[in-house]
Amino acid sequence: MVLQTYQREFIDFAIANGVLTFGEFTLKSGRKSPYFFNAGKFNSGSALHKLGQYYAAAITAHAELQYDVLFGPAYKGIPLAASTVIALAAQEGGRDVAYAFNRKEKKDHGEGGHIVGAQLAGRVLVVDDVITAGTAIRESMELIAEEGAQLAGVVVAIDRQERGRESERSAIQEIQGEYGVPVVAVVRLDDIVEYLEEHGSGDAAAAERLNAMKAYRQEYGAQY
Ligand code: OMP
Repeated sequence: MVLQTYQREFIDFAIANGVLTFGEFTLKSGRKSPYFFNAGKFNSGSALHKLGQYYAAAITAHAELQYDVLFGPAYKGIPLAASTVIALAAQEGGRDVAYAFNRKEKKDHGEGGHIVGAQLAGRVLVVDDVITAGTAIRESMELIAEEGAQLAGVVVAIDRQERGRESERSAIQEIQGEYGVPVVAVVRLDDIVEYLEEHGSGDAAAAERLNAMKAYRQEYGAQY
């Protein structure tokens, strides 16, 4: 696989913002990972502006994604979906796409309900940060089904390409198989490894980082 320009730029951008970091991290799954992606650190106007453009680029690069409305699951998905619809509208020949998000707590006064923004109807594209085991994303699927809408697909910043606990396939492959919809990522673990390879293993720390990433992929990587 060859890294696309927008993917290379995205990795540069994630590292520069402290979103993609290397070290030792314990994941929700309990696995010890040599890298972590913290989308919450895209926390300024210019960072969100660019982030939306990367999501929009990934969506546009995948013509198989056919959708009517974007959905950003609370909490981290909310600014992601908002910045993505802004970027989609600003693209050349842009499209003004509606978006919605959920409240985690149900409100019983005022407008009520737990969906805010556009109505969740038609084909819904979920915008989220990371998929590892797929637990978080399945909650969104349930919400969409409860609203009587149809899932169009999922777009995430990063696909960690890790196999599930009981399967050789990745969570994304399982979701694609189970729901029959495309799941698109701006970058995948393979892309990050390729990026690190491109940047050379000139110094000992860089070489060690690359080795740790490859060892992790060897241990937890899904079969593609
Ligand atoms: P799953 O629910 O297992 O798919 O994990 C997704 C969630 O894990 C994300 O929504 C984050 O809360 C968290 N996470 C990250 O944010 N970045 C990572 O690099 C890894 C994880 C994780 O814990 O797996």
